[in-house]
Amino acid sequence: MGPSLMCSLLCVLFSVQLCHSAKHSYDTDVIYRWQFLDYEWPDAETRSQFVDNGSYIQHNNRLGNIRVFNGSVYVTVPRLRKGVPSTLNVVVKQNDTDSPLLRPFPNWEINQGTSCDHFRFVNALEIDPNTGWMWIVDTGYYPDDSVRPEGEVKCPAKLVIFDLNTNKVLHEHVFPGLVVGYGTFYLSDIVLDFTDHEVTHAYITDMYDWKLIVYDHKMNFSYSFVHPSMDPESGFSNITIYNKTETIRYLGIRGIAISPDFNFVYYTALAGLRMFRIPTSVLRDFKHDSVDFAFNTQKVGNKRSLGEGMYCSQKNNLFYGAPRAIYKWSLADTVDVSLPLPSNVTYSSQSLVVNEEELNWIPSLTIDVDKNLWFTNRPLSFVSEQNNSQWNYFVMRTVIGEKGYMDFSVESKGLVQGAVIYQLSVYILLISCALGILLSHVQ
Ligand SMILES: *[C@@H]1O[C@H](CO)[C@@H](O)[C@H](O)[C@H]1NC(C)=O
Ligand SMILES: *[C@@H]1O[C@H](CO)[C@@H](O)[C@H](O)[C@H]1NC(C)=O
Ligand SMILES: *[C@@H]1O[C@H](CO)[C@@H](O)[C@H](O)[C@H]1NC(C)=O
Ligand SMILES: *[C@@H]1O[C@H](CO)[C@@H](O)[C@H](O)[C@H]1NC(C)=O
Ligand SMILES: *[C@@H]1O[C@H](CO)[C@@H](O)[C@H](O)[C@H]1NC(C)=O
Ligand SMILES: *[C@@H]1O[C@H](CO)[C@@H](O)[C@H](O)[C@H]1NC(C)=O
Ligand SMILES: *[C@@H]1O[C@H](CO)[C@@H](O)[C@H](O)[C@H]1NC(C)=O
Ligand SMILES: CC(=O)N[C@H]1CO[C@H](CO)[C@@H](O)[C@@H]1O
Repeated sequence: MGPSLMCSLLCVLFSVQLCHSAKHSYDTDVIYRWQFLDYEWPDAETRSQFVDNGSYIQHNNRLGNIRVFNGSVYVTVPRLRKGVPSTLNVVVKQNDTDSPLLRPFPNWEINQGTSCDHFRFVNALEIDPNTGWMWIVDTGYYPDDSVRPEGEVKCPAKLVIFDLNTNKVLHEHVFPGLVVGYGTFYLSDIVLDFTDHEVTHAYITDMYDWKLIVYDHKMNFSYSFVHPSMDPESGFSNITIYNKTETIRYLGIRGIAISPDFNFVYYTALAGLRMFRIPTSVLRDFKHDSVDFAFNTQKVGNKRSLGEGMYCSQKNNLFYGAPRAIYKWSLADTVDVSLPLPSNVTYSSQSLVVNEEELNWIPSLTIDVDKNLWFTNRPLSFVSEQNNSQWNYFVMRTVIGEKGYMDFSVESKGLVQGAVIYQLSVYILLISCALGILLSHVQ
């Protein structure tokens, strides 16, 4: 009697614990929200001059990609239209408002100048949490030269590695015209590839030119791949959210992520649902050509919906944005077909992670060292001036309890061991209970 009662109690406790660890309750918070984006100007006079001469057109400024490092939130404002005073920014923490100002990063000058050395059109950025190096991709485009008579409209695209510890540029790579063409191109996102915890390569998507660009850091050398899997999928010409329609027919490869073992790069076109993967062994060697690429790329499956941002966690979960939602795709349950022929792989589980009231279109996602998923959230198309009665732009955060793909920090051993010991003792108690019941029945 005695032991079995205790056992029932323990079993109940144990199953409660099991349920608890299996259930994912994702708490999502609005960290910042804006009607329109504004900047930390040197003074009010400068701001009004920028407004007067068309260098600051407020409703042409909209949120792009996001990265979080050391408590700071970095966001891009891609210069798709004129009137964007600064394309790379850090959000200035202010405790009296949830619509803080954007501070041009690392300064006004580099975001304002007209020459090719300045930041002209930045959307893709990544921060290596292990070193504090920021990888900044500048498309080089400038929307209107009539505003800047002597300024060049088109500059070559470049990659700038900036050390956040010292606030210094460490390295700069200018992409040759054959790798990133002049004209119709838009470098949208970037992931970093590591060997022995050191960045060896960066992979960048070109949404307009439908290309995957590879930067080899050791060689200071870049090259690119093209393949029909990077093209927009036919049948996806328009997208409508909240009665706003955007033509997406020409938008190819956009979302990119890398598995935490750095064996595969995942990518998807904005216009389309198909997800593909390519082994990094193909990308890492410039001697491989588009034929090798075609031979090794595999279709992974279809996403639940169209979207832009993607980011992979240490637990091999791919988080991706969709209209009014964020999904998680578990890449761990692979059905790999290890044939030399291109074949399709299937990952089964895709689940909804966030579908809060505020969600609209998710341009970018990232994971910080505290295991939170951060993302930008905005209307699909540009918001007109008249509509200043609502919140348009958001920075949001969800607790996911998973580290990002390149976070190599070691977990606190004590905690982990503590949890293991706790689990073990529960098991031992259960086993002794079972034995107890068995023995009492035998008697
Ligand atoms: C607009 O005014 C600002 C502040 O005086 C100045 O820095 C900027 O160059 C001006 N832009 C143009 C296009 O004249
Ligand atoms: C922000 O909070 C700090 C500490 O609570 C306080 O000292 C400071 O005055 C606040 N700043 C503003 C602008 O409210
Ligand atoms: C991290 O943040 C702290 C506190 O704000 C600051 O003192 C330090 O310089 C920052 N480190 C880097 C690498 O940005
Ligand atoms: C890297 O390559 C760029 C050309 O893209 C060149 O301008 C630069 O000097 C190179 N840097 C080093 C350190 O070799
Ligand atoms: C897409 O949008 C354009 C312009 O709004 C419209 O002309 C076209 O008919 C739409 N196409 C489809 C397939 O809905
Ligand atoms: C979309 O438009 C329809 C008809 O014009 C309207 O009834 C509906 O409320 C609109 N929905 C939103 C979310 O604005
Ligand atoms: C793989 O996916 C492609 C594109 O959807 C499809 O055409 C092809 O039939 C699939 N192959 C296999 C073996 O399922
Ligand atoms: C010009 C524009 O986008 N107007 C919209 C402003 O917001 C209201 C209500 O959300 C819409 O009805 C308008 O179409």
